[in-house]
Amino acid sequence: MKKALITGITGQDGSYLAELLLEKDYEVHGIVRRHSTSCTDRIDHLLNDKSNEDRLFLHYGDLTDSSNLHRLITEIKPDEVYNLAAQSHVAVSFEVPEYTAEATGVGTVKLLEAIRQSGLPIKFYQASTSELFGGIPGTAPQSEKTPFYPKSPYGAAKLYSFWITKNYRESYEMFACNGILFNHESPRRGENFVTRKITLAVGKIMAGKQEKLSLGNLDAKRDWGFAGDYVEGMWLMLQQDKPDDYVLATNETHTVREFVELAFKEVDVDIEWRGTGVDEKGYCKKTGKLLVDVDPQYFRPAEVKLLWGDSNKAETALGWRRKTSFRDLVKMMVRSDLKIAGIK
Ligand code: NDP
Ligand code: GDR
Repeated sequence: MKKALITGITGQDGSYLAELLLEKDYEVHGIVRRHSTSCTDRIDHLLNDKSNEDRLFLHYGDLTDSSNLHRLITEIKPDEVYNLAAQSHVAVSFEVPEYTAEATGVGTVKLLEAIRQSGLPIKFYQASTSELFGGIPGTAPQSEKTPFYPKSPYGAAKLYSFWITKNYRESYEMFACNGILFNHESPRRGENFVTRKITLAVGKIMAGKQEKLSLGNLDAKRDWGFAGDYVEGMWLMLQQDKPDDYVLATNETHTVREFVELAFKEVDVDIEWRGTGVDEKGYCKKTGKLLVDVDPQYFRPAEVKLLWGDSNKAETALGWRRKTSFRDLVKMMVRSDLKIAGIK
């Protein structure tokens, strides 16, 4: 039985990856931070499943605590380590830049050092990101060959993690891979990322629990896929003969505005846009009710305008391809949030 250690197991991707690895008969270990309330909502279904009793284990820890990482690596002796833990919110990284550097950047080298010093033949996956590209005009679609230009403290911290992962691979012949993943979403997406914020609002507005949805930049373009598809790509990277870096993306891009339109369309509401910039507003075409407006508090000090991936390399080398379409992703998220809002 193979053993995997997942940092960030309580997050969106951690939960889908844990599911996948348990299905593949791995013994799965996860690092969790101490919270004043429970933080295991996304994996409670796995923890409550009796068949996982002797193959799913949680350990307290933190990427900023290297002594803890050393102890866990030497005690667990995993075959594979997936480093998914991070302060992962781009806008929040402007508010907590130092902490983001510590957890999202330096945390990676702490984990790599723990692995290196253990002397164990551990395969390592680093959760790298399309935020490394920064959406510089003329560079899309972005592939492994596109130059990096991060535009946030988060992106800069992930840039360090990308290079230190590559550096440990080249310096110490470690099996270390970067998955450069474009945005991936799901009903388990954190509530303050734009897709989930939109689908939650659709559910609450339909249930009469929210008046309208306030957003930032409606023109931002993202390459949005389904998280469940992407964790399969992470696993595939560690099953190859040689370590390498790969982009995972849908090869499509859509604006935030399009996501809003499609999400409301799922509940038979057509949006009519009026005005521009901060004065842009979205109304229900049929009733004229205001449903969406723009609030400058959601603008970022620097914005990545266009992310559009090219996952050709992963498709050819790993045989990976996204399975879920953009439309099906929006539908899946809206349906789940309608249920949460009390509507079937
Ligand atoms: P989430 O924000 O949902 O999950 C982040 C996880 O990291 C949580 O389990 C969180 O724990 C944990 N964490 C945060 N800080 C620390 C720390 N200091 N020590 C230990 N654990 C910590 O992110 P996603 O699941 O969406 O993303 C997974 C990874 O992939 C992240 O590194 C993200 O930056 C990266 N990524 C994500 C993409 C996406 O579109 N989702 C795209 C590209 C990269 P807690 O529950 O305690 O908060
Ligand atoms: P992103 O995701 O920054 O791409 O990072 P997010 O959903 O936060 O933003 C996507 C785009 O939507 C615009 N936007 C808003 N964003 C938020 N959060 N809230 C709003 O109200 C809003 N209105 C418009 C943003 O400006 C942005 O352009 C995600 C994270 O998962 C990272 O960890 C990961 O590395 C990247 O995706 C790839």
